[in-house]
Amino acid sequence: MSVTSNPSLREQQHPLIRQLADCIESNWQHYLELSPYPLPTELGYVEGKLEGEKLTIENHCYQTPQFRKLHLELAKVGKTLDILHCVMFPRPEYALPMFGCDLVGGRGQISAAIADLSPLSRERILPDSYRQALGALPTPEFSQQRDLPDWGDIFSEFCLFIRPGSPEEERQFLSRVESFLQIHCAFAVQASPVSEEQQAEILESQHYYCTKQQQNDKTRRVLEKAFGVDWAEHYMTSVLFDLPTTA
Ligand code: 18B
Repeated sequence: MSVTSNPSLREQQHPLIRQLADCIESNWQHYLELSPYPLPTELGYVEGKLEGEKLTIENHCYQTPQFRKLHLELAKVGKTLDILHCVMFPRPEYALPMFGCDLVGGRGQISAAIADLSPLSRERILPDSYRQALGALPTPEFSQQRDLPDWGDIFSEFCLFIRPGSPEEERQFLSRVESFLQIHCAFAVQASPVSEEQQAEILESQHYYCTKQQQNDKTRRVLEKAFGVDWAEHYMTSVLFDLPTTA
């Protein structure tokens, strides 16, 4: 299946968001066998109002043999807020980490750039293969590191959470996220299914990851203000961070 995106929203967004969205999709297309993911049609493209400004959300969703859901979401609030959200949810049959990334910016400046390959094991450590590959990457210095919130214990030691200070730092962020994606996709396509016991542990770890992400009040507040409390709760638990049901 080939990925054809409606470029309308992307073209209006911060260049780093546009570049990262293109980068994510081209890596998915290059490495993985994509098929459609059935998202309820009313949630593919959503519009609301936030403090008088229009909030637009555009979702791109796929599945593959190794991933139960690949989700790329672009959102825009008037001229004030641009958001990219991406999560790759592995199928519980595979001992793979969770790739996640969030870019939030407005008025020409990205304020939060987050990317991680988060462990899905009881000990909350990444497989050795990932630690070696990620540890071998060049480690750029970013001038403005940001602190993770309390619920951020789901992230790995490789988690990047910065405010890019220059176009050069934006390029370095993009390049590191692309390396995360390449490493992840290359390991994923070679992965073999694990034992039922291990699947139960992976399932439990995905629950833990999603439950923590649902505690992100900054995301919730944006959605609540535009669409109301109930819609935000439904969206956070069924589209952004839905729990897998069966292994
Ligand atoms: N997120 N983000 O995805 N979030 O979804 N995001 C913010 O400058 C949205 C993920 C993460 O400091 C901010 O402070 C909306 C994934 C972390 O307390 C805003 C959507 C990850 C923080 C939004 C969305 C992730 C954060 C504040 C749906 C990581 C810092 C920006 C489209 C893998 C939280 C700022 C804190 C921040 C909004 C992380 C406005 C609406 C997958 C750690």
